[in-house]
Amino acid sequence: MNVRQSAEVAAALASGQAVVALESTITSKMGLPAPYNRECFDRVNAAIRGAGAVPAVTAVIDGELWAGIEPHHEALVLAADEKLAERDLPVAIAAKRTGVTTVSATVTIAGLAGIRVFATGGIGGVHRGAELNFDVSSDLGAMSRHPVIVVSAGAKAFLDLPKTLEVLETLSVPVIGYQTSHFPAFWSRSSGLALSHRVESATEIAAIAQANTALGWRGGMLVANPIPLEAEIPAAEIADAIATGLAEAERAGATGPKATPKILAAIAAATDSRSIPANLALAEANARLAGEIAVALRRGSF
Ligand code: PSU
Ligand code: MN
Repeated sequence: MNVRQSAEVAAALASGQAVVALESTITSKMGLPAPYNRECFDRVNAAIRGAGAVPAVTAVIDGELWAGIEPHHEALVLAADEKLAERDLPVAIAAKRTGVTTVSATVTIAGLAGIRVFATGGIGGVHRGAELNFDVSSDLGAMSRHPVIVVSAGAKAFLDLPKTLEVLETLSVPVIGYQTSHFPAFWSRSSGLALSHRVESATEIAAIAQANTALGWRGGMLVANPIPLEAEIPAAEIADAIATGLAEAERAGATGPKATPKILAAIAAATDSRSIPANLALAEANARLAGEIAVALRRGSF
């Protein structure tokens, strides 16, 4: 499958420059309300450039997969309101639709384009009550099947984080703590859940990715990067907002793909929008780290 690329990303890939993929759901109104979605878009792109890499925003435009949209696509992609997961891609392609990519769609597109590093905010995972509602994000399965390093601030804290880690283990997706021994909880630096692996540098992450490739494994890995200290909302403080957000989404009957956007919006309302600057800061920090990992991979020799 051909993946369209901006002139800049095509040139960067052809010359072996460091490239970092970005998803487009987080920068749509399903991820953040305007004008913060544009602010997020600008900050993550700038952070990747600041680290010496080239950003490649993924999206589907008129049925074509893009890894690295052109500047004239930006307004369309920021305003798009169809959320596309991996399984939606064939439908969107055949019907020539336009939509934004989740983590699962982004690792698929990045994998096809040969981009090995991707920065997001928080991955989707196992929802609370999954033992009854079976809501497990396709992000997890997609990460086990596409050879892309996903840099995130853990999984969104309104999920069931212990079950999310269990499923990642079942799927053999390595979870690497970046300068932390605990799985981060998105708005908070720690969920209290211990991780098996911790590294201190981007170079170590690149070495692990290299070993993953050498082993012949086709899957990716998850890098867990805690939110910067100054932007953190302590877990005890956000817990009430999460409970309110989950109840609100349930009242509104938001299930399936509609659940995550509704819960995020309800949590923003319940925190008086304090969750939003935290979300922007963690996305920016993840983009910077992803840029550093892509540069380290490019440099090689571990
Ligand atoms: N994290 C955010 N904002 C988001 C998402 C994650 O801070 O908008 C999006 C990502 O695109 C992720 C998706 O892949 O939510 C997961 O949705 P679901 O739970 O429906 O699989
Ligand atoms: Mn789901």
